[in-house]
This record gives sequence, structure tokens and C-alpha cells, in this order.
Amino acid sequence: MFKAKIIFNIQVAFSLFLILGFSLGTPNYSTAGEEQPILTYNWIPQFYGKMKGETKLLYTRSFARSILRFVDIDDDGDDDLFVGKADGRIAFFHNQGSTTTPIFKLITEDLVVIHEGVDKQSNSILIQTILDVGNNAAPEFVDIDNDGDFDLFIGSKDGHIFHYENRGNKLSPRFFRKTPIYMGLKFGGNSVPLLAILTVTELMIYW
Ligand SMILES: [Ca+2]
Ligand SMILES: [Ca+2]
Ligand SMILES: [Ca+2]
Repeated sequence: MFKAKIIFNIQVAFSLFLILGFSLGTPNYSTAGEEQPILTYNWIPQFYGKMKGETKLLYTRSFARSILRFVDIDDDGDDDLFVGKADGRIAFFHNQGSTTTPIFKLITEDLVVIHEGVDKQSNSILIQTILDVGNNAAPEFVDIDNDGDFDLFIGSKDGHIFHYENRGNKLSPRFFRKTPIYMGLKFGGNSVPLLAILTVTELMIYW
């Protein structure tokens, strides 16, 4: 159970009709050395298969300590589903049904985001990577910068609030890591950010 809560005014007007989308996909990881072959990881999970003639969800790793967030990520009028997990990652289910008959299809167990990094010459580069906050990911979506697309906040086991800015657009949204410690806040553990519509958008963090 939640032990406490704290509320911060962020002074950002919030629209109910915001558009968002996600950068979803399978990243490529590679390491290269002069004497080593390039190792490439390009695993595409096959979650579904046939069972007695029907398509069923046959495979997942784990959805322990799930934190669910429903949001219409593709602006088609029905809510899609994001699931924060104990492994610190976020799974995405696309609603391929409707508002009255939702059919959630697992697209990825590991949402992909963009981080800033440096190359061997210390030049700034952008790195596509699996979002991972350590343990107990708790996602929340809000257009915190009021530019028309949802941004992403994630609570974590260590009590930090991660902030990802959506720098994409309606057709190709992409989440960039702004900070792993939003507003310098750190709580005792298992933070769960929630954003509510009052006179302004307020960030409520439970832990
Ligand atoms: Ca949708
Ligand atoms: Ca935004
Ligand atoms: Ca944006």
C-alpha cells in the first residue's frame, strides 16, 4: 500500500484531447572490437501462436508487479495499454478492438526510447535503447510541455521519477530521456507518479 503522497503544482494546462504515439521497435545492439566480430542482437519476440486453431498469447517473460496505464497512444479513439513491470521495463499492448470490445495485442515487452550519449571521439550521439528504470517501472503520460503530444514519466523502485520528452509527432512519436531524476526528486522507494487534472496539472507521487 502507498505510505504517503506529495503533490506538486506544475502550472501546465492539460487538454483531454492530446495526441500521442510511441517509438516502438526492436533495437539493434552491437559491440565492436578490433579483434572481435561484431555482435548484433536483433531479437523479435513472437508472442502469439495458434492453439487449437485459435490465435493465443503463448509467451511472455513476466508481468510481476504490473502498473497499468491506459492511454490512446495512436489517436484512434480507443485506449491502448502500457504495463510497467518489475524488471524496470514497460510493455505495450495495442488495442486492436474498439472502445466497446477492446482486444489488446502485445506489441513489445520492452518499450524502446532514445538516450543521449557520446561516441569514442566524445561526440554527442543519440542511442536507441530499451527503456529500463531498474526495477518496478510505473509509467504515467501527460503533455507536460503543452505542445500537443504526451510525454512520459516513470516511477521506479529506487524512488526516482524518470522523465522522457516526446520529440516526435502524431505519426512518429519518439521519447527522449530528459532526466532520470525529475525535479531532483527522490523518494524512499517504489515511486508511482500520477497526473491529475485540477485547475492545473498536478503531479502526485506515491511511494
Ligand atoms: Ca488507440
Ligand atoms: Ca508534450
Ligand atoms: Ca513534444
